[in-house]
Amino acid sequence: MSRVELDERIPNNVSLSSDRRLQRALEQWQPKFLSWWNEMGPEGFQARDVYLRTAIGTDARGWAHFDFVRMPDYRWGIFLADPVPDRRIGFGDELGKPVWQEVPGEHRTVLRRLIVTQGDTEPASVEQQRRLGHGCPSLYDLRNLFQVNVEEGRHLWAMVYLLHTYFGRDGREEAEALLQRRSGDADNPRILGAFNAPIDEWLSFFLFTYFTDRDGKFQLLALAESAFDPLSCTTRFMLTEEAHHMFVGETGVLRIVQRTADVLRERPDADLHKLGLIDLALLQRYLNFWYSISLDLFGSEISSNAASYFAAGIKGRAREEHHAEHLALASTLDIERPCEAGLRVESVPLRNAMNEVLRREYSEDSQRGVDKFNRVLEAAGVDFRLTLPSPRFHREQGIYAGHCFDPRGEPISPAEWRARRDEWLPSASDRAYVASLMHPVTEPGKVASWIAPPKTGIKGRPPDYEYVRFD
Ligand code: BYC
Repeated sequence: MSRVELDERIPNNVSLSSDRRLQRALEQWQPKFLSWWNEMGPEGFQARDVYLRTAIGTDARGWAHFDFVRMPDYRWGIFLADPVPDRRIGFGDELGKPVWQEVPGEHRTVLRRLIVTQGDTEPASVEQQRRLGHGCPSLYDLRNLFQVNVEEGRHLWAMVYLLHTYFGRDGREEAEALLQRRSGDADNPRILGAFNAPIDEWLSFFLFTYFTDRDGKFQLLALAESAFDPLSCTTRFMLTEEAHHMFVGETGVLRIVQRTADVLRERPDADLHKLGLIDLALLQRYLNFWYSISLDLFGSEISSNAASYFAAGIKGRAREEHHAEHLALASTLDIERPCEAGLRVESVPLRNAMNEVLRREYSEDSQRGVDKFNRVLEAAGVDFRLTLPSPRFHREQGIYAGHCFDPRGEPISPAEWRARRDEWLPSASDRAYVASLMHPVTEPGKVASWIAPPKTGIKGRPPDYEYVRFD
């Protein structure tokens, strides 16, 4: 097992102190990261003590430490899962050959681009969420928000480590640029669409951590298969932390559904807005939005980029070992393509359909949580059911972009789309209503009116624990 250096300026398990040049380069990036954090991290809470989990190693039995810490003092470190001895490339044209410990020259540009794209999402999400603390539904939720934020910061460190270590001068330049782009900025935005959408209320935060962090899970699973072994080791450990982020999303949405269902059980005709609650049709519109823009994050359904990543061994499928064969040269995937008559099925060579393979697994995984939400509604005797819209609905990337479909995936005219958009996606009045609910609740154990309390606390602490100290 790798040695953990916790007392270094940059905690790590990559023997940073044995490579002085790299250590110095990263130590020069560190104050720039901290000034980005102070400028763009959670607004108004940097001086508070927060009960946070900090990674201190990668041992499955005890990789994290929990304690109160001010966020700027968080010990962001570099932790890679231990390499698998004699690991071999698991897919593509190089199947069975030893994995790479250095970046092959011919794949340098593509690998750097993927690492930069992954890295860019991490600070982007912190920027998107920076004002949320001001409207937190409870101290428990506030702490979870900050936990997610500091860990996205650590994931940025993970990608910056790879850029500095393996990509020389251009890697260092890319690491600087990761701190310069800004979510939603007209001139210098973040790279991927969903990471420029505002998240200024908690309904969007929970749906983002449910749907968009789940894209993170699947992209990390695909990168964990990479022949570039340091990328595989890095992403494998990131997945450990990512699980909590999706837990925050799933339980957040579940608690909103629970609260609304509890009221509807007693009073099916209640005026939910008068009671300051989130009605299910509105929740469905927000779900439609975050699911569809998260589907865009998988890239086009038919992609020559994806085919070449797979051929080269750079990016595989999630859990490649679950697939029967790893060349993917002989099979095809049926994909419905827009055409004059509506839709036609095209059999796409599997390598070109790798983004769609990953997206379909993602959709199945997303459905599991939606089923849980619906079980709560069913138990309360509420007729409404939440659904995932068709993957054709409201797409801005890939083969459905530029075409209009309703949430069931039926082709419609642009005029019908414009007329009915507000039935399907959050309207200006939805946004104003949700914003009106965001009053901060900061008394330990108290929870906002629109969400049920959490069932359990964090790391054995009770739900009414003072997770963020205000004194
Ligand atoms: N927005 O063949 P195509 C996470 C671009 S989330 C804007 O369709 P490809 C997290 C694409 O870059 C996970 N542009 O797609 C979650 C390309 O541009 P160029 C993040 C987009 O290349 C929550 C062009 O369209 N990780 O970790 O097969 C909180 C045509 O490309 C978008 C990764 O994404 C979009 N949505 O795949 C915090 C993994 N989609 O080259 C963190 C690394 C596509 O023509 N990235 N484009 O200029 C990748 O694997 C790939 O870049 C993508 C795209 C899957 C994103």
